[in-house]
Amino acid sequence: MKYLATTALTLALALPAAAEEVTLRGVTAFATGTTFSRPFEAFVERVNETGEGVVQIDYVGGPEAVPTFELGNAVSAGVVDIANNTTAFYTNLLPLGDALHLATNTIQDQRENGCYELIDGLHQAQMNVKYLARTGDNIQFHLYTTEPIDGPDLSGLTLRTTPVYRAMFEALGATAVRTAPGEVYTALERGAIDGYGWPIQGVLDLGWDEQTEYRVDPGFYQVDVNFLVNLDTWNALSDEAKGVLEEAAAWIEAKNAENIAINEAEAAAQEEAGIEVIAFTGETAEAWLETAQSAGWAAIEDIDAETAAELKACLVE
Ligand code: 173
Repeated sequence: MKYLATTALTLALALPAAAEEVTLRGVTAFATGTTFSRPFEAFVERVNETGEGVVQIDYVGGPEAVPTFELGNAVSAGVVDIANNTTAFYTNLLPLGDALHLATNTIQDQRENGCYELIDGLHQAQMNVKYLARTGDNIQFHLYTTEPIDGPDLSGLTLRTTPVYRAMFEALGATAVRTAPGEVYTALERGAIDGYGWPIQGVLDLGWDEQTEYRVDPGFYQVDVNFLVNLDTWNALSDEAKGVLEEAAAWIEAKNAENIAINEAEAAAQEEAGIEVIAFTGETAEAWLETAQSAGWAAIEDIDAETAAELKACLVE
């Protein structure tokens, strides 16, 4: 009897356990169905097709499930397994993350030049998450206003920001107020703000065009919307499941190239919606962009000069 039991146990240990399908809980920091949730939604769909029997994602929802600025904590703690989030919404956990939107190259370049490993390492060490993918390449940020401005002097204006724009807008004299995207419409409607920072894409998603008169050109920086996987969840996945997620990550990152055409369509839709362009040119445009870069990097250097230099070397090529 004892012999039999031991044999059965040995056999059970020797046979690889039939890997069970794992389901990950996924949440987005942006409203579901809107511009910056869409790539994540396409990724979820792909994983649920290619990962059948291996790994699936249960797409729980957006800010109604986890408030925008809480999502970083939730994926860090494992309350959420995979999050679609931008560094500006989790600066509390990864202050250096603000460097990501200062990139002038693509995620494909960053995977090649070692920057991806550096950024993934920072996410793992400081936030307990795997940095799985970056979307948003080729999309710039702009200032949108309710009143005309005639130059880069923003003094007297109260602007809705996130950490993306704060250093720049404050350097130009504005008063910055941080809000989640979900509060922008009401802030405009109440006249609590004179404008806001936002990318070229997505202004019409939540009806902000109704409250927006002007877009200031040129745009600056580059959007980063990242897929983060809780590190304990990631480490417990089979190699096959990791492979499914990494393949879908590379697939969605390749689609970042489509943003160039989408930007044009969005600019046309804004024009159609009555948003006028205030276009800085020549020295004014240069000063605008120079302040964006210098104020942005100064904020990163203040946090950790050594890592800032490493990041700059591989993000700005
Ligand atoms: O303006 C924002 O809320 C913001 O920082 C952002 C970042 C990436 C995509 C869209 C918005």
